[in-house]
Amino acid sequence: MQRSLSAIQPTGVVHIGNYIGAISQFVKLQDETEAFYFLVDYHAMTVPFDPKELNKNLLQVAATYLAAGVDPTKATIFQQSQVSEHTELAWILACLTKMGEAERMTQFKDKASKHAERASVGLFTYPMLMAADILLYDTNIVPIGDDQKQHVELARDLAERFNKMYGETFVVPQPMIKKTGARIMALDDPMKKMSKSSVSPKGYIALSDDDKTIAKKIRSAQTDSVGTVGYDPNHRPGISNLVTICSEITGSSPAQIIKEFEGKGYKEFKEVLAQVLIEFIAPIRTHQAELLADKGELVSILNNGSARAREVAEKKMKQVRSALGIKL
Ligand code: ATP
Ligand code: LTN
Repeated sequence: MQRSLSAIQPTGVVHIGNYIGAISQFVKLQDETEAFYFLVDYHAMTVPFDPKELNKNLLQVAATYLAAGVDPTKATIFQQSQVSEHTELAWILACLTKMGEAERMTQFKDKASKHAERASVGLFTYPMLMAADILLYDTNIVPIGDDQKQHVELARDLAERFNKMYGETFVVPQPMIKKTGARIMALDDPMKKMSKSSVSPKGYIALSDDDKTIAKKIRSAQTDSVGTVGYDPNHRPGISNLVTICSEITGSSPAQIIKEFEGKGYKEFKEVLAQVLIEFIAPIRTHQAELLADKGELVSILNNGSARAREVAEKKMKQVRSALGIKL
């Protein structure tokens, strides 16, 4: 059976972009593959963070996984920092990565420019930790949004390099990126990716937002002055992004949506889209709140998942140590 693996950073509340680009694929793949989905708390430390917030976000993101349909009886759900092999392999992969390769990573360039002189070394070595996350599990498929493609490509290069230099050890993973919905844009600035850690919550719809907040955010989402519902991401990014969200949640194609709203304006479309999102999010939000009311169950799911993940990771690290000549 093929293995799929992916992760989310506990850096804030999970949004509709995370769902459309990544989690919707997890839910499908847990029936078709042996699935590993986890919380990358070490990645969350690459930018300034508050330990109390990180603790809260870990539970919140774990609850969101479950409420959005990731099933712990089908997939292994775990916490990165509970499996020490991740950081161990990350060091080895850092020694295999060229400075130039790491410097080319666009996410590093974007995030480092935001944090200027405070950018951490961890932010620079982030992709090597992600490569370790993937390669430890003999992963075949990595379901992700468009922004993570370059990181999976680095993981592929590192797997091939290691195999060539030290002998066949790692499976070379494939990214799995949706044709549409792989890059949902921010509602308040459709030139930017919808992001958990954006300064203003106006840019994203969280899977924990209440009905009123959802309606308000959609009402104030940026469009353009054309006035008709259309789909042209290059020239009309705002309205096209809303059509994409609507299409991904309802299953109707952008063409069908445009036809349905012929002769109508943004106001009518936004009202319908808000309703679609409210109906989609309400049950997830309720389930999430129920799960968060009993921290014990969440912690036990993560602990069980981490124990299972550790079994796989320990085995792989033994092979790695042998290949590198450090096993005596
Ligand atoms: P942060 O703002 O803290 O970097 P994020 O919102 O980018 O967080 P991640 O935890 O980095 O979220 O991403 C989890 C998964 O969701 C990844 O597979 C990522 O590619 C995907 N993803 C993130 N943002 C979007 C988006 N706007 N559209 C589609 N997929 C996305
Ligand atoms: N960098 C990813 C999160 C991530 C990940 C992974 C995704 C860390 N390790 C392994 C897939 C596989 C992000 O979404 N920012």
